[in-house]
Amino acid sequence: MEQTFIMVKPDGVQRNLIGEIVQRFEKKGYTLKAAKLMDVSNALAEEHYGEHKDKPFFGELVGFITSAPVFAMVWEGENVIKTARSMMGSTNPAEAQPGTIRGDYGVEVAKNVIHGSDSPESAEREIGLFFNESDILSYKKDINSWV
Ligand code: RTP
Ligand code: MG
Repeated sequence: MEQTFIMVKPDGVQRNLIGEIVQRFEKKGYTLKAAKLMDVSNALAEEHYGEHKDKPFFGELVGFITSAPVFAMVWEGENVIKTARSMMGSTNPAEAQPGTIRGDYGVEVAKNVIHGSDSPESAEREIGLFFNESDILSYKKDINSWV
């Protein structure tokens, strides 16, 4: 089953959006496999956003993601990498559709609330950067046996 790395960025944590975002993924039908509230070090931020190191906004991006805690998660489900990206909406919240997370809660591109892996390769890399293998649980959900 596919897994992706999702992170509520510092603005999302500060604006009390963790619960709302977790709920959207739960209600969609995905399974939370790991989660933690954490500070991102400079080294981790630079590694995570390495693909952008030559962009003019790299310094601002690393500064922002290390400025306050983030809520890092691993979500599992069919086609979750691509579907999570469409649930998030366009990178620039001004262009993100209403009904998407960025479309509903974001205003500007530097503070766009959420990160999600953009490919299977990114998902594997990012999950490995933020979590140990033992942090990722292997339980299955079976709602009917719990009610
Ligand atoms: P993310 O990696 O955070 O999930 O976002 P994304 O794939 O939709 O966008 P990406 O191109 O990977 O850009 C990473 C983050 O950099 C910030 N950004 N700032 N000032 C700018 O022009 C600019 N462009 C991008 C955004 O916060 C974006 O999420
Ligand atoms: Mg990206």
